[in-house]
Amino acid sequence: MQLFWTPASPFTRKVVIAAKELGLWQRIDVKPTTWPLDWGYATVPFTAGLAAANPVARIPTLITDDGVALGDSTLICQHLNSLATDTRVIPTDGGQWPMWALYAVADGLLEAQVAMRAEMLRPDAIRSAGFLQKQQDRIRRCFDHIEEHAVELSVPGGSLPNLAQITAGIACGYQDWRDWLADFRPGRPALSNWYGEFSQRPAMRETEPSDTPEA
Ligand SMILES: N[C@@H](CCC(=O)N[C@@H](CS)C(=O)NCC(=O)O)C(=O)O
Repeated sequence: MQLFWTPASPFTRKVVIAAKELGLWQRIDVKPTTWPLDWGYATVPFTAGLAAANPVARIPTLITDDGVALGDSTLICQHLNSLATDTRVIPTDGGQWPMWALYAVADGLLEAQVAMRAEMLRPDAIRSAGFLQKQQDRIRRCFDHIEEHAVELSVPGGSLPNLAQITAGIACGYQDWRDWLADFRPGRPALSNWYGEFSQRPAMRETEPSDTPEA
């Protein structure tokens, strides 16, 4: 399998963590991508092979062993989960709908964080304060929801974290990484405590975000 990747992308981090937790990481050939800083509001030169594989030209994009290009982190995680033989990050026992519900909130939170990143890259003259506020409001509501559902974040002994837990952890990590995003901890003690422990998992520590090369 080949994965178009950067260390800054929270959606890509989701795939990498899922692969590591599932024991599949060694089977993935990483294709680092570069992104000029105007990617957020302009068409930029794409890393060789990315747009040919996936016309949406976003990361993560995974080329499966059968040569199928999957251009979405949720699909890629479903594919990886299907390859796992033992424990899984997506339950198949009927308990998956509450997991997907929390996942959709955490994933919507990631979308808001990435939308803010793109907007922050725009020159001052074309940056929208209203758009940034809208995303901040969404982020606040999503973190509040996750705090209210913190009981669903605990990972039972002997199990892998599920995709909602992985995505919530990535959202917390992205919020910490970008200095223009507010600390998610005040008023959210359960989430804060959970993340303190969850962030120490090897797969989380090995994938802490860093800046994407521009060229
Ligand atoms: N829904 C997609 C979102 C992927 C996404 O937004 N990727 C960002 C990086 S975090 C990207 O490639 N942005 C480049 C662009 O929009 O041109 C997924 O889950 O994979």
